[in-house]
Amino acid sequence: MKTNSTGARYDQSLRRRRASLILWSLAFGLNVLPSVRADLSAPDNVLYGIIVLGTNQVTAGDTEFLVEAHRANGVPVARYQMGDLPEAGNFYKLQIKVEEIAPCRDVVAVLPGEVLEVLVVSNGVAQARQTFTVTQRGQATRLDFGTATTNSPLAGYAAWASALGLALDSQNLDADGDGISNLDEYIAGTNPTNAASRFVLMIAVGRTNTLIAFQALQAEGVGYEGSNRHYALEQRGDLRSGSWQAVPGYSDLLGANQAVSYNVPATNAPLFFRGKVWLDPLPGEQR
Ligand SMILES: [Ca+2]
Repeated sequence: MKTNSTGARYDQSLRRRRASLILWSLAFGLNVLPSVRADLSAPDNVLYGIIVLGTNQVTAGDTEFLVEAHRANGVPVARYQMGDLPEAGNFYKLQIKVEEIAPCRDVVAVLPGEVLEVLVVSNGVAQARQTFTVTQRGQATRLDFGTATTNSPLAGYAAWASALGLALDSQNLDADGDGISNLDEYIAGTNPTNAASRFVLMIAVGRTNTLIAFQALQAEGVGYEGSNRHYALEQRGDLRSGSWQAVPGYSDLLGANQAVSYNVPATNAPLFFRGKVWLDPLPGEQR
């Protein structure tokens, strides 16, 4: 095998039923980049959503609107004024402090299982109300008031973005400028705020064989509820003709935080490889 060429480029596509981030990587040369998992640390409950009163959606500009979470006894534990957080856009976003052992040390902290009343208030008058049962620490929950009249982001993406401090509708942005959209980083389980964290094939060329490897990450944490991450490794001998074929045994691998590797015996024939990653189902996808 030759060793004088290396490269990687990305071909990303989001389909209605299945989204996949496709990474191409030439099987020549050495390409070793670490794949780092997004480390989510959000100890509080995050409650977020849109507010639609009648047919009117409350936006970030409607700063007279407050969203408050109250205990059953009326004591407020969290409050959000529309427009407070630029990254929340037209969503409200409540940060609810959660403790695990009764009695709470913090007067505004609540316990998992506690039922809160969430109110939309304008000019001192409650316009809408719902209840919310406090979940385990670190969870983000979407609770809409009314139904969206415009396209809203995928629920799973929005929860993930919220936990990372990104705007809830930021899926088409690229926060770390690494050429991979935030949505594709969500699908791949990489960190959208770290340009070094990307889905890559690691290719090591040896004298007798070439090793192709990648990390298959489990879909876990905020925003991935009920979903699994899948991977595939595909190959072809010529980029101008023929088609991509799954490497036998590598057409659908369930991500479980394992290292996946494939050993290619050295030959004179060029081979190209690409990796795919997708979530199934895509949390929050309309079906
Ligand atoms: Ca990115």
